[in-house]
Amino acid sequence: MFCFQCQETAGCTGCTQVGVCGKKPEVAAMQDLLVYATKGISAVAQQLRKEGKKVDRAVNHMVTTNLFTTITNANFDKDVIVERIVATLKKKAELLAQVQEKEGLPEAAKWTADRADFPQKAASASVGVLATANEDIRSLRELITYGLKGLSAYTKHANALLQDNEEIDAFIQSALAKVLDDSVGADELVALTLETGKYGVDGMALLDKANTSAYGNPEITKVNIGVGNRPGILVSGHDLRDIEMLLKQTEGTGVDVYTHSEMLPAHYYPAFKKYPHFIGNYGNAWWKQKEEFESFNGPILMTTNCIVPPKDSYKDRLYTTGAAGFPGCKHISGGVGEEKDFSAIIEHAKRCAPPVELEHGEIVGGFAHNQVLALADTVVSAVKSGAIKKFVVMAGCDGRAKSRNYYTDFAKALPKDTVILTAGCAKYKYNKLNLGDIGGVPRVLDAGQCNDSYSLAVIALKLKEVFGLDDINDLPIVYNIAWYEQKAVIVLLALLYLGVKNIHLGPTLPAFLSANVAKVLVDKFGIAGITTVEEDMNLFFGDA
Ligand code: SF4
Ligand code: SF3
Repeated sequence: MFCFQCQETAGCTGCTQVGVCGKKPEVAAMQDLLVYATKGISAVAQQLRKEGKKVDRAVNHMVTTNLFTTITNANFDKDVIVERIVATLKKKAELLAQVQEKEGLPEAAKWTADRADFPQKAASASVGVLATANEDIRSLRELITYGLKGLSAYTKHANALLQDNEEIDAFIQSALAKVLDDSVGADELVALTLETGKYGVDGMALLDKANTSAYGNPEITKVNIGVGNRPGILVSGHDLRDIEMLLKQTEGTGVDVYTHSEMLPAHYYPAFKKYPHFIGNYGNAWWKQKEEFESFNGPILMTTNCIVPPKDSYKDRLYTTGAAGFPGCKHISGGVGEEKDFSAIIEHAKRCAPPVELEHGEIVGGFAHNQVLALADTVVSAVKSGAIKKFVVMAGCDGRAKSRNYYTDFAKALPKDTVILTAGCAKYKYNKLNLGDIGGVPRVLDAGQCNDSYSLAVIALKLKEVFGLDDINDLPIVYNIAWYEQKAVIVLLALLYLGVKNIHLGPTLPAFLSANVAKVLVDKFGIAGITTVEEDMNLFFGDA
């Protein structure tokens, strides 16, 4: 196996024996083959579009779900991945039969095989990251592919709320076809990287529209981090449609519902506040789940990444749904527009003890674009009076590396006249520090999930307008982003597309950036890593 798609990749170069995430080589092989098959069907779909034929929605959803399935910590179930390859090949054959001009199609578009031959194909030279020999081309192709994986995840969540954008799907498929195409050189791939960022903005906007039109605009909310005295179900991941269905189905059952990690922002939506059994947020970011899932006592529903391979002590309580999966854990099925049946997990919860309290008190969030813009007058006058000197965007992912304590120390060391803008699970490094407020504006403004980084961009663009600036980089905003998996890649590409410069990315730069590609990002966009808290404080605020 060779995988270097996430920040925790072995030795900061690549996982070759087994994933640091727990992904086994045979799962990695099938994920690589699924990506290959998905590029193949995308090339066919792309050709059909060129020939003026319509590609149906089921194909779009298949492509995005396939890519989502291969995101770090989403799906460890080899059998499920094999079935997705089989289904993709079947669909591809149907599409291929409609193509008139097959001549120029890549090998992946024409490949077909029985499942018995999958391991051999996966091990062949044409499949996987190392199929591209040139280091720089490989780096750009992977950077784009990982961005597309993140974009696919966000698109799938929007699809679950019956929102589709054919342009985004057509782009994903054309980009997947291009990263297979040897005639597409480095310059074109650099341009495609930025174009991926453009569609990243569109994808996050689509999801924002889907979420807010279904559930209202997030609003300032105090979220309980303690527990109740009834059994509960803990919901993790990013899919709001899933938690909506579960909240409805648990009503009046005596079972409470709690959020975990990236599901925390569900509390900020007006539509979910009407459920008295929606108790609060339990635990911290994804990587602490081994301890926290054990003490939760009740069943856990993983709607997306990030799954840590479970301990035997609670494995029978771990359920998956959507693109998430783990061998031996029960999967709750249900497609777009279907009502999922959560009765098994609800019945399971009834047999469990209530959660053990880990913490108590409250955290505050709900500062997505609509809420912040409602506070615009207060914020703008605080900036004008000098009460707020700078905003620090610290969005992104959390992770288990000790080096990530940097972000806690960095938040603590920030000058008192700074405000953190955050989104994603990175916030768990500092959202319980009680950093206080500035004239009523909390010093940590949590917009929501990683996809709600879109809100941070909307806020920045609004501030640019209010202050009459020509360039987004003239705002008093610095960017110190933490990344882990591929959703952070699409967020980064979206920010680059919007023209944001001098983003600091940590705790380490991606292993998939070759020296030359990293140099392009440094030269064109001023991307940099992090150093020590002291040095970075000096860099960001030294002249303040
Ligand atoms: Fe390694 Fe990350 Fe790939 Fe898992 S997802 S195998 S940790 S690079
Ligand atoms: Fe976290 Fe996995 Fe990325 Fe949505 S839950 S931010 S790491």
